[in-house]
Amino acid sequence: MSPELTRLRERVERALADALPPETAWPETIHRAVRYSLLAGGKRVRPLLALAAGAAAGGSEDEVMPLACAVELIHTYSLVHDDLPAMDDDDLRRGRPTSHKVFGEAIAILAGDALLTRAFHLMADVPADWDAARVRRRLDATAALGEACGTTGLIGGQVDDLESEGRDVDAAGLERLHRAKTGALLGACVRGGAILGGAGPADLESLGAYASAIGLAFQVVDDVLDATEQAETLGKTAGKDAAADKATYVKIHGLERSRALAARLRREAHESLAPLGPRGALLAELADLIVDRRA
Ligand code: GRG
Repeated sequence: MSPELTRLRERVERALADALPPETAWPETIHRAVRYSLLAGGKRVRPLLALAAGAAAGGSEDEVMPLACAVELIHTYSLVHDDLPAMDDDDLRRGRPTSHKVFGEAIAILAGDALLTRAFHLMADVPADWDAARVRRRLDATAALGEACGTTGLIGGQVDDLESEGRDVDAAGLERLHRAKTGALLGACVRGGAILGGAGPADLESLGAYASAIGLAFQVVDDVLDATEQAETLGKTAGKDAAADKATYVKIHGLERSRALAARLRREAHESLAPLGPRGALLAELADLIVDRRA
């Protein structure tokens, strides 16, 4: 990781630690639970995408940081809920026992709810002296985020995933599922960061194409890693997709074609950034990290 991305990642860690009440705040259990899952050390890909998109558009880090925190809170909520017995029923996440294993199912449900709620609280918390254009940009980024988490994005993709268990899913159906479940939130990081950075229509179009490519690449690589890596590397249960006979890129296309698809999507992501010139360097690096990652 370049020094600049490392610096941003450290900033994100500090901002996330401040984004939730302390463990000592009443009622302590819920604050321990939300902090346990949020501060467990994920890769922070989504906040970094938001900050890199904001920088590409010429915006300041401070302007984008509430979104950077909000997307990580929402992502963490989705993991906590996805791990519940009623969903994927998993014991291990980010290298630790899952939230419901530590705090019980009721608190894990509430922890997910709390993370989602706090994300939109952060986005709505705007100082009284902001001018209308600045407030408008925050509202636009918030709306993009709300759409991405909703019934045609993250939640829709999760419903499609649940309903596709035990059913034959073709390549187009799999792509639609993953563009909603994984791609929509990644897209909102890029789009929201760009909006907050003040991007114009041409930059938004380039960044939209970039987000579409990395959104799918992220999931293709996730499917490859689930089939090829061990739990110690992944920090979560490995081989779950095959055990549950889930529709994945590896199942439908095989390992080699899945890897080739990820490589093609990486090229598409890089090509989309060409009009931005050096302003797209951090986003290009993130595309490489997404495709080359081992966990
Ligand atoms: C419960 C509403 C609801 C949605 C769940 C995101 C999701 C939908 C489920 C999580 C399971 C999963 C495999 C999702 C695909 C997206 C994905 C690969 C998530 C893991 O993201 P990383 O690799 O994790 O960025 P870290 O821990 O690094 O943040």
